Amino acid sequence: MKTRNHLIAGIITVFSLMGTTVQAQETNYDESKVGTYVLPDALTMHNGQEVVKKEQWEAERRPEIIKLFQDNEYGILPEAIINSNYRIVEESDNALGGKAIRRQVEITFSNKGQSRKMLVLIYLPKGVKKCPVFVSPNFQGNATTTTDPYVIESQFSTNGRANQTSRWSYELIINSGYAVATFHYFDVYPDKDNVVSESIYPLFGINSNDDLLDNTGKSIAAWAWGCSRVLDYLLTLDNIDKERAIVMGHSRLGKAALWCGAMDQRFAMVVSNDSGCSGAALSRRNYGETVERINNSFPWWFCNKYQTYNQDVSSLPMDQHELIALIAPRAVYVASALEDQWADPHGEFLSLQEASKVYALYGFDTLKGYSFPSVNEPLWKGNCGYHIRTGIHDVTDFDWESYIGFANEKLKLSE
Ligand code: GTR
Repeated sequence: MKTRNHLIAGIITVFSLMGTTVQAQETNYDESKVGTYVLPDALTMHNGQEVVKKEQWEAERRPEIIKLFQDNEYGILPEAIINSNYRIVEESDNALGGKAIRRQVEITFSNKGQSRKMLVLIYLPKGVKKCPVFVSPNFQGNATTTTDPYVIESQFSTNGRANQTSRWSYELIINSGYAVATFHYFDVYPDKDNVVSESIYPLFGINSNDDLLDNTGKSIAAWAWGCSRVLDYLLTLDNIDKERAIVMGHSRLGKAALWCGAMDQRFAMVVSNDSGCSGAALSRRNYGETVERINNSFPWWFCNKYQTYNQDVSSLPMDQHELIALIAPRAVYVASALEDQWADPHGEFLSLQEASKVYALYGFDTLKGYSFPSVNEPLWKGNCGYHIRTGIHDVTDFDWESYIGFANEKLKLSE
């Protein structure tokens, strides 16, 4: 018996040691162990030609890069004509202490005999004829973003009311003359595995994981799609400034905001708040979350093809700086948090810096030659903004103040 017990103890020790080793290998937080890597050049065409003019970037190189992200990472939505029906379910011109108009709109998407509903909460500053607007999905349901008792709970929210208000600086946004529109991301794709049938995909003829091709999108593509559908609605309103729409997202929704803004050029500005791996951060840096970790933890976020790069990120035909480059020449803001090393703040900055050279085609200053900025000191050059603030993985007033300040400067407010 003694021998057997020893054997079992030995086996347990070996497994725990293995666990520790695997864990340590998977998450590196040591800058000296990031490794060497060569980034694909955003300005070199597949045929080797160098892009020196914005016309060639727009007509040839940009479509090449979009296809790389569609085929290898975020996936595509099949061609389909989806009908969107808008119904105002609640409205008041006396919201947020009388400073805002509140409007709640139910959008019903339909196609192929299926329909899905999204509830959008919109606040518009009173007395502004044309408001710039932030479109930003929320994690826990519309009613969790505010103490406003008239906000209707989102259909899939199980989180009660007002428990994420610190992430939504509505007063600040409204006082700055901006409108804001949010929706619960579960309305388009519940954030879990094996729920294709509950998402918007059946509207496109995709009903389960079995229908997914290598390059069919999953939840990130769906959340990005949702932001664009909210913009469709906002653009029907007279008091929205059509030239000044901003898509903003935090974390996994920051990845979706980047993808949305990269594709949907109606957005004049894109904000990535702590988007990290497969968002703003370079994939080739071995620091914090890796492509393998993200694919293993969240297999429903990216297209199936993305998993084939788990063991060898250097074989990815693109990297995340090229995602940011797709936003050029429009304004882009990448933000990190000091205690969010999992998202690799340095890798987010380097990615934006590398992307900024595409902005030079349009005559903008780049981030070339600038070193990683000090904490809480935003660095804005040309149409690219970056900051790393103190604190954890979160959205704070400091973040919103910076986005608004940057938008005021870069989108040249007319009112
Ligand atoms: C983490 C994930 C990150 C980030 C984050 C979030 O678990 O590893 O990539 O997306 O979730 O969305 O809060």
